[in-house]
Amino acid sequence: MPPDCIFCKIASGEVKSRIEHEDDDIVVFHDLNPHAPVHLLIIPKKHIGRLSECSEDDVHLLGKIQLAAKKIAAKLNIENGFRLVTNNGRNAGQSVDHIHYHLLGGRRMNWPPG
Ligand code: DGP
Repeated sequence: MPPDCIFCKIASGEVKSRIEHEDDDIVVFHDLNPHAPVHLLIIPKKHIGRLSECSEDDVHLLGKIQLAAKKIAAKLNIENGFRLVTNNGRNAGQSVDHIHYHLLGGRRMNWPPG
């Protein structure tokens, strides 16, 4: 774990966040700067910089993230329209170098994204 990774610190509890769900592998917490009525971040506890750094070893983890998104969308009543997105690299808008999936819902979404 890089010593200055903010999401590793959230995963370990060293930095407080509003946690919606946690298990052995992932943490789901509310984004500090929400862009929708529901804006959560889903992260693996394991430090991985971004999707490009994932390997076959991470297949189960990546599947778990998608299923967690589905379950939490149902729990928070945004099943009628939600978006799950990961920004991979600076050009895509990634600002925190610990893989994370934004789960957004509760408003109408535009396409294509900016
Ligand atoms: P991205 O730009 O895709 O790397 O998204 C990073 C998101 O992380 C951004 O929407 C703001 C959020 N964020 C950054 N630092 C913190 C933090 O300390 N706590 C929480 N809850 N969210 C954070």
